[in-house]
Amino acid sequence: MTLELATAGESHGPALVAILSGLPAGLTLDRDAIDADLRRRQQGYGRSPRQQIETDEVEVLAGLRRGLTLGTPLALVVRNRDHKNWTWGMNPWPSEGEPEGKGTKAVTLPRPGHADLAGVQKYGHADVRDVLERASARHTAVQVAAGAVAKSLLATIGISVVGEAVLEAGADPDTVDAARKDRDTLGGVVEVHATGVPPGLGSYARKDDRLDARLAAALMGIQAVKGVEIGDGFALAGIRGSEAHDEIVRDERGIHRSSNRAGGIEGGMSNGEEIVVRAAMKPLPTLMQPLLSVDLETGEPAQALVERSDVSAVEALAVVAEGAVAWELACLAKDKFGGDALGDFIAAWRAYVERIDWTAR
Ligand code: EPS
Repeated sequence: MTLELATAGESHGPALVAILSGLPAGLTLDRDAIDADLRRRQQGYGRSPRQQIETDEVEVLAGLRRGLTLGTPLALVVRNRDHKNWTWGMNPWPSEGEPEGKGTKAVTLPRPGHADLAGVQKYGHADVRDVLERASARHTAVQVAAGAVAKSLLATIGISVVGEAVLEAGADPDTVDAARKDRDTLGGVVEVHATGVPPGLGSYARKDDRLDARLAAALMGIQAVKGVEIGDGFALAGIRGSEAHDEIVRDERGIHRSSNRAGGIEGGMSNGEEIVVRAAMKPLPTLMQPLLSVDLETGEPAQALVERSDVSAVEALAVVAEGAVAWELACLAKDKFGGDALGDFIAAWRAYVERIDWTAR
């Protein structure tokens, strides 16, 4: 069974939910490890005061018994503690009583750089909030929870995935403080490394199966990501083939590469080297010094919506990107090794790496 992930949830609604199907039975999940990733995602310099309201924790509603997966759909919930301030404005049912709390007035000032304008046009909404609530990067909390589950599955076959911010613009406290003072925002670049990935995850056979295409889609699917690079990526376009490709050598460790400019992926498949991917995040679009917009109610020029937001979220992106890469690798590992019981999955992986005589470095 293929791994599948479905999510739902609005930023200030009651909760974010995820349903993960296709996990093998018998996988141990560690609540503390999932919650640790949720906490990592909330940290980083430049986050919104919202993070002082939230203390993200995973709840499991189905698919787990005494810490072991049942092989049935796993239902995860991350509650929005801030919802208590939005119970009238974000009530799933018609609100009763006098309007109170946040989100009671329609937002009509779309923000440049956000989903706001195209979203109201596409869905016919009159209130930009009907768009921005789901478009919000708050949603990434439950994706990180799913990524933590994927990392648990990958760990059983020796794969680990780690993300970090590499372009410090949005992670350096002084730069963030300067941007905050100017009522501005920042982006940045994150890098994700996956080690222990055997050759042959993904396939050249169909574009939907290509590991590089899957990773690019997964990373581009994260809010504010505008660029994805695998290995040396764009820099490869400017050098000769003789300098660009990673030579194949054989020594006591078996067949491997003398360099890793390909970032561990060739022909849409892992090649046994470390997987290295980068994602570039644009500066966040909610500005305290707003850009020009149009009031959708009056049609008149106006300044865009100003509301509480992050100055930078690049360190959060590193955790979200890590989870997204882990999820895609787990899907392709599950496709390759199968297994309704975890032991079958591991046995198939072991037989495969023995057949190709591959050991992780
Ligand atoms: C976000 C706007 C802010 C961020 C939010 C993403 O939300 P709020 O208006 O509630 O402060 O804090 O990120 C999170 C809540 C989170 O947990 O990451 C946006 O518009 O994308």
